[in-house]
Amino acid sequence: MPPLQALLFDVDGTMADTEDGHRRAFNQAFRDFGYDWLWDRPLYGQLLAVTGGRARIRHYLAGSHPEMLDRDDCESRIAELHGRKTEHYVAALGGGGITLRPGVERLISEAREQGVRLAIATTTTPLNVQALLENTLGRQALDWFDAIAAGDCVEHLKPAPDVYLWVLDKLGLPAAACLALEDSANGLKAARAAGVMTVVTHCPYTRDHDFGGAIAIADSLGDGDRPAHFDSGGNSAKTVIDMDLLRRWHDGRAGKG
Ligand code: XBP
Ligand code: MG
Repeated sequence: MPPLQALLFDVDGTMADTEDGHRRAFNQAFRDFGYDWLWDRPLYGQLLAVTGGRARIRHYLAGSHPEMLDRDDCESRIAELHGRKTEHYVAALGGGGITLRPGVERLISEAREQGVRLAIATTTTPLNVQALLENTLGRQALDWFDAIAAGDCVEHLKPAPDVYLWVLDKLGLPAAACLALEDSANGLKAARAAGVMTVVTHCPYTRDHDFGGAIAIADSLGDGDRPAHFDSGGNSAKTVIDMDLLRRWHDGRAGKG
């Protein structure tokens, strides 16, 4: 097993609890266009099974407003709705409404101090990634990531492995030298299909997902006053997921004292 050389971060649900922000932005866009569609939390939790905002809208229409899919301008209307949604979401990020999850900034700093490379593998759009990093870590943070795979840079979204394979290729690293951080079953499947060892820190929308294949499952990375609570893979001596614990998991030494 080569040493751990890179952390591959998912974004939504992993770096930040963004999905309610996305949900509100979708609803604002629907209102802007005069639709009375409303995605409440239970419905959105179901719709999250479909990755990618445009595909999610299309999936919702197929189930709730199939007549829309028969229109010649359906795809352009979906693209317009998603574009307006992204405007609302980016504006919400600019308003400081969304912060990083516990331990994310700490782990990024640890990795950088130890020379472990960073990458992002997400289904959301590049604009959303840029807005989240700039509004939480500062504009310089975009340069900390050697590869950012976002949105349509690949043909098949999660749970397909494409976005992780794109990142591995950009980094020039084998999957065995990397470790992925994900929040959802789709993200875990994508990373595992690319051969990348994966730690899951679930979010409120994904806590009941099937995380089979993850090397560890917790409710967050944890930090000082907000310890991580482990569903599996935990080490009783640890209350946070740090580089030491990630290396132990990566090298198969976790739980061996
Ligand atoms: C989660 C997704 C995204 C977001 C919405 O991405 O599936 O579609 O829910 O963002 P991640 P867009 O891989 O980071 O968990 O509307 O930009 O798709
Ligand atoms: Mg996610």
